[in-house]
Amino acid sequence: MKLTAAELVQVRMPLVTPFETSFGVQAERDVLLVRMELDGQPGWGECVTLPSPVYSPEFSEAAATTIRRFLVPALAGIESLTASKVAAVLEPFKGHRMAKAALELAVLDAQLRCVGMSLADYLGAVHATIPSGVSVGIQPSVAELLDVVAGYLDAGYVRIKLKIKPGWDIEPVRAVRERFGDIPLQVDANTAYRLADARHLARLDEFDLLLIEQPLEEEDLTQHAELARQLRTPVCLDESITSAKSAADAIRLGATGVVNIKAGRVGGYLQARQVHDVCAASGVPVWCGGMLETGIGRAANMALAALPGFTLPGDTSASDRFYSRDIITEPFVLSDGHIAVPTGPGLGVEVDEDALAAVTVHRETVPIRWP
Ligand code: OSB
Ligand code: MG
Repeated sequence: MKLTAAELVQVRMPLVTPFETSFGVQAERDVLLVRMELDGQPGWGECVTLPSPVYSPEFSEAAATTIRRFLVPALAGIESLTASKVAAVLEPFKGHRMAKAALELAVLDAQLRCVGMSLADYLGAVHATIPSGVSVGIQPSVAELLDVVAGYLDAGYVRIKLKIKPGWDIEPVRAVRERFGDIPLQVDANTAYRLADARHLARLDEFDLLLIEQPLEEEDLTQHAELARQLRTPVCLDESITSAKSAADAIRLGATGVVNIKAGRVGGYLQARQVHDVCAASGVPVWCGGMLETGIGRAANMALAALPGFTLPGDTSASDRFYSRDIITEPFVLSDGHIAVPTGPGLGVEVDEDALAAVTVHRETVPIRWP
């Protein structure tokens, strides 16, 4: 198959409630989508970059430029393009994993639609439904946090993740434990601490958390290993894991006992599956992270999360956790705390063109060759 068309679609979706992390507050989600045609068959991908480089070095404007100038022209030069070739073709361009992942996903979607196979089957999914966790942002007060968590538990979410930062850690965790008892509970620091905070973080040990996610900076593998030795709470890496190779290194060093897998962060769903395989071979449990995806990225995450090594609930919430109107025709819904993995060809979801148009800020055709 050959790449015959490419488009970039920038959307701005209001969030049902602002989402605050240690790196800032978001009230809306700007998302970069890609639509590509292989021999005329369309496929969609989602680029999970944020508008600024506060979670990872990538950001959406840079991703759009990279896709336009380098990545699409490189893919357009391939006579027989399949998803399994995308990473190798794009390898000469350093980094930009989220941009690459978006293109690989669009190719996967188009290619699998052509042969009538679901992404879940292609990746090797073994579950038809997956348990759904929810990531809870930093709240203005502990009282409001308890209300928000109560709402998610009522909705059926089977695991709660609290965003933490210095000044919002021990007390909110204690309050949630006291109020809701023995629920599956974990925290995510998004790099907000330093190794010198080890004794403070050890105060979380008494709350029997499933894990503490990315307490230290992305590059601090050795320091995460040292921190892990000082905590009873398992350390889980997110930002630090950028490939199957870095996952293997982190595991060998003792820097991570659990891994959050986000396909965008590691360069695509095929590399994400390799991260899963590396972790499974070492007996390290994994779970599927999220980046406030629209239904496009969410559909792909559901397929990934259905692989056998995903033994912990992920940040794989229903569409309405973030959006009152998703851009796919059948948004993801929670049923008894679980979400059904799409079974149709490719992503198995259809873009609702009216809903998409309502949130589109900019839509452009990407020339197949850079002039
Ligand atoms: O660290 O997991 C994270 C959102 C944006 C950037 C980083 C993270 C997150 C989340 C959201 O926690 C999880 C979700 O999409 O449900
Ligand atoms: Mg995280």
